[in-house]
Amino acid sequence: GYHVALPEAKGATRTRTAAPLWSRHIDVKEQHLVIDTALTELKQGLGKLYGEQPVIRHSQTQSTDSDEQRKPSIRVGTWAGNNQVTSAFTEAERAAVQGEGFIIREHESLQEMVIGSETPQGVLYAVFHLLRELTLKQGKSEEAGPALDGVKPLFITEQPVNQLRMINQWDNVDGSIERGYAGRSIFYENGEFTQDLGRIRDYARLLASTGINAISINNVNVHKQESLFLTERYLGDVAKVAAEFRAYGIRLFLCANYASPIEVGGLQTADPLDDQVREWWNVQTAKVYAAIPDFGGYVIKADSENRPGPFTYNRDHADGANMLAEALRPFGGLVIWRCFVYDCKQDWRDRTTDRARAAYDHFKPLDGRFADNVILQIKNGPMDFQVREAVSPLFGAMENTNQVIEFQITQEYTGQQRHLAYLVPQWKEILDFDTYAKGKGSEIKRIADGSLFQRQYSGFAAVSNIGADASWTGHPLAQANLYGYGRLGWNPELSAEAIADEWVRLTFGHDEQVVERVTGMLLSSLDIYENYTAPLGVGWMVNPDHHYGPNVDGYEYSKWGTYHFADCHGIGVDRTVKSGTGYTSQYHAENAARYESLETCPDELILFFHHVPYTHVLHSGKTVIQHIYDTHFEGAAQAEALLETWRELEGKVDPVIFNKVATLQEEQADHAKEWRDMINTYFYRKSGIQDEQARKIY
Ligand code: GCW
Repeated sequence: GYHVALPEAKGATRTRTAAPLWSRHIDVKEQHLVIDTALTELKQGLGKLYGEQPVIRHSQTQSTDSDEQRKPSIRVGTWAGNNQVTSAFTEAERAAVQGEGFIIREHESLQEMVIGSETPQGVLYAVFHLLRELTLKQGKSEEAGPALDGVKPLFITEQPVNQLRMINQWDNVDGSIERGYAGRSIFYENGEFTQDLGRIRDYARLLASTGINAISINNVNVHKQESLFLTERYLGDVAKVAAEFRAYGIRLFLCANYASPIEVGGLQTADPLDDQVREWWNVQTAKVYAAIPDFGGYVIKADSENRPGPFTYNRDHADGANMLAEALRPFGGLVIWRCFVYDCKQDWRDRTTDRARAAYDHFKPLDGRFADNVILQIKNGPMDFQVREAVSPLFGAMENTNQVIEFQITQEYTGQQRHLAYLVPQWKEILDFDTYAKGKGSEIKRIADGSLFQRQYSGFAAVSNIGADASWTGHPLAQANLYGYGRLGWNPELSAEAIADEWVRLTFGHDEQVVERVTGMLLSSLDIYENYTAPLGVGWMVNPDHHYGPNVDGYEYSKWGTYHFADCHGIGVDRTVKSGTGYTSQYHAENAARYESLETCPDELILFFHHVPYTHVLHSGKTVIQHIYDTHFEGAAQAEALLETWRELEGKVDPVIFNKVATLQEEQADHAKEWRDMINTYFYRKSGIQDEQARKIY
């Protein structure tokens, strides 16, 4: 099989090779579920790296040994649970890491390695980190030759930057997955929870190895049957799944139906200020905690895309969220309340309603009103996970509210795991965006990690891209997105290049040609996809409903509020204050001014913010229409080149994976031509302007 981040030695000879002395024994004192997991992983991982599994020694059987007698060994434990781990570090060293942070130190003699953390979760992350480091180091020492052999003992201190590092499954109990492109659900089939807990455990393992610590296991669109997850009908099953994740330090959440008091409880109303309704949630939540004592809380999609919510009762979202917060508070639970709230029954002729404005307009006025165990979950952009859109102006607008940023790992609008699109560069760009909320240096990553506004809860959430597919993700290279999401959540300073390099080496080994070509493919893929799809930040232009493939006017006259307004004169959405919807004013002054003016608005977002003639000249020196032609010809050619690059790797990667990727890249190359032709032809006919290079436009 193939793995995300689970190191596997390819029978390689290694200069450090020969197992380091410490790798023969693991010494442990504590009995804890997550530490047991860590030990199993360490034992298996070292076994794979060095060909021999270490022996685990519990202190009970070793208690009389002196320090010297114990060596060589690797000691594993928490500060509170293992004094021999604790004493290996100075107080200052230990103080530098908290919670899930950890320290790893290899002794110069290579006789001893120590792994320590405040928590069992930290120990588990340390083990995965160590296995990853050793695997990567193995590759580097192969390259460098024996010179590098074992010279520098390891000393690693890591602290996760984001507190909540969450995955959202959009899985339904019938076994389907909304926006899933990797087969059926691994959680459910035919209205029941799966009996195959093994696959769920593998998933927990995969997620934990990248640093994930929370998961919601059902679709945010909570249908009839899933509304019963909070009840006896399913709670036993939910508890079994929670146990699998618990062993890997991952907290389980459920998406709840806001109208549950009616649909499940038989009440007449779901009004958040109604006493009976509040009591219903209190009682039901207590039942959930009776089954799952460490339950994370509820994820809620309310008043969004026809889902029920507090608006029905003329209450606002703070009323709704705070009611649930009250039910969860006694148990330490959280409400994760989504901000994807907009009018999905718009009229395209109405130019004043702008979907991009919606989240800010709804939530900004509520800043400061949410209970302290409520977290708002905000999509990265104001529209919906397009390949290019502006960042959500809600980041930086709510100083007194906990918030997490929501990304979409599943490639709904970025090729549905049939096209290659490595999303980490996009996420990096968003995280590095300066909101100026507190002056220069107020990047989104500092809002997501809670530091800018000193929030109690904060972090990342993202929609998963996995299913029952043998490679987990449909397109095997789409694994890099899941891996990259986890790694960025842990440390947003990691570069897209470094993450790609890690993933490729851990997955395919250290063959230089493979590493170079596959990382090259990943790193260029998103620009390529952007080139042949909707231009200059305008978005959409996809087939309605399933969102795959080009359809320039697919949403143009629909109710969803996603327009490009192309006519024979020009294209783009005027979101300026001066003459448009006024959306630009939702940003802090520096960004508002930059987007408001055609002179300073960046090219790649010009059609997101402005309606311009086709002859408008971009900063690049090209007209809009020529830019459209050029990028589409170029993008289709680049997609073809991706295929050629992959073909060069035949014989160097596992043949099953080789063939699967080759087939997908062929499809992408073909489909990119369809995109090129649909887009170019449409704009050629609308504008009547010839391509300067007189290429064939259909
Ligand atoms: O983008 C839209 C998707 C819906 C999804 C919704 C959301 C789960 O097309 O499938 O619903 O976003 O994020 O709630």
